[in-house]
Amino acid sequence: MNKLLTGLCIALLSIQTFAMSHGHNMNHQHQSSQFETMEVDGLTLSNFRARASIGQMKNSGAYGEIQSTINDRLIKASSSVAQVVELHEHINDNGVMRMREVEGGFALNPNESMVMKPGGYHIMLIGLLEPLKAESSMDLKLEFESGKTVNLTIPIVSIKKMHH
Ligand SMILES: [Cu+2]
Repeated sequence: MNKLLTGLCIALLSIQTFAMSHGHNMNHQHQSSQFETMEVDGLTLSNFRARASIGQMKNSGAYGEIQSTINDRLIKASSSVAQVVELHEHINDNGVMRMREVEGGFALNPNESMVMKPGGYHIMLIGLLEPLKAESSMDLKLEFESGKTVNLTIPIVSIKKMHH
């Protein structure tokens, strides 16, 4: 009996060691696939990423920051990975957090960067055509009221790494 327990402990220990080294590798890879801040056409785009989808869930979100040198609006987002892409916000509806589409999109002004993050403004990916896998990337097209259009490739990250 004791022998069996010892054997089990060693087996568990080696699984843990494997998980740790695997985790390290993934972190390393994640760093190299981070979104590089981009300046184009008077727009600075930074920290863009999408959340890896969970199981068979058909929805996910994309986030990032946009600084504009002029007053403008982000009016449309689209991607080949989802059937529908909407610009959403979270609202507190009598104590219940809900999200809804923002009519007219997100306002940009030169004085502050517009931040899209989990629990706030976000780009909603609806009807995913295939699962979004962590450590890969997806395309994202942004269209602005001023007529500017930006095509991005953004990293997909696991939900555990979303909040930094
Ligand atoms: Cu949403």
